[in-house]
Amino acid sequence: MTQPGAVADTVSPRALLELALVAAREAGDLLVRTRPQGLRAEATKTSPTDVVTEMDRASERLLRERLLARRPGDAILGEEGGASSGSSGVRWVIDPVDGTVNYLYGLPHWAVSVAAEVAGQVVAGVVHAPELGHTWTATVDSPACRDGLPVSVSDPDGLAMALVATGFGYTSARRARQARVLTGVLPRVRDIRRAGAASVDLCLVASGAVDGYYEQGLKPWDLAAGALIATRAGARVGGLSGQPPGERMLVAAAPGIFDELVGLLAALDADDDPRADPSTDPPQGD
Ligand code: LIP
Repeated sequence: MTQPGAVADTVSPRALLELALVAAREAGDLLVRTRPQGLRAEATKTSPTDVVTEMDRASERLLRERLLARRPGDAILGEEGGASSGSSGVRWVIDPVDGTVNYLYGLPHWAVSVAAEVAGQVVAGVVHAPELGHTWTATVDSPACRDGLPVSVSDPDGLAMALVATGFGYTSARRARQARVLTGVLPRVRDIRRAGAASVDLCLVASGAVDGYYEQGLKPWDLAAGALIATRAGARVGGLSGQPPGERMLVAAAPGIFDELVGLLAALDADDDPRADPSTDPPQGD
């Protein structure tokens, strides 16, 4: 975390974005170019299916090295390496591989997500998805872009005509609850997409490729960059009951359907999820 009282230096969001882009692209290149044959999970986290690979760790090491080489006083919060403190008032929030299961299986829907916070506010974000061939960017004072060209959200004709993305957690207890919520959502929308990387799903909202997205259980590194990009593209982003987006719930949608989607999710108690305890999961495997 950033040391209390640290005053952010006068770095511009644009300068932070440029550094985030260089680091994210280099990490993406490492992930594509040096992926070993027969890549396997090296460790698990909240459940046997919540995996970490050597490449997640290698990507985060590279991101940390590149960011701190240029800005040694910054704090960093990373999915694999946790929190390191800083004195500059700038904190990087990084997901070295968002969509790890997709990366492990060789599916293209994954990204390197890098966000820069100044005094606790995300001011620059990059979601670099090399195998999708796209990089989304935004700063707090510039338009959201995909590959350097401005993007904006869709304008669906109501929730019933909306294509909505979502995702699911890694523990059986949480997945059972999320499945029940899904049975309430599916009949009320055009269709559902579950592609497996929150940061990319948020960027698909920004690009109008889906009309909305919701998910419970996201961590700061899953959503930091993508939420800024979606917001700068014209999406409304929040939780339920006026809450900010976070682990309890994130909803990102075109303005025309945001309230309707939030209302439906609230009626389904979609953010009411007892902290799922992996120890209650049935034994994995046979
Ligand atoms: C993933 C999220 C995705 C969610 C997956 C997983 P990870 O993050 O980006 O939205 O549905 O279950 O949590 O674990 O690949 O970094």
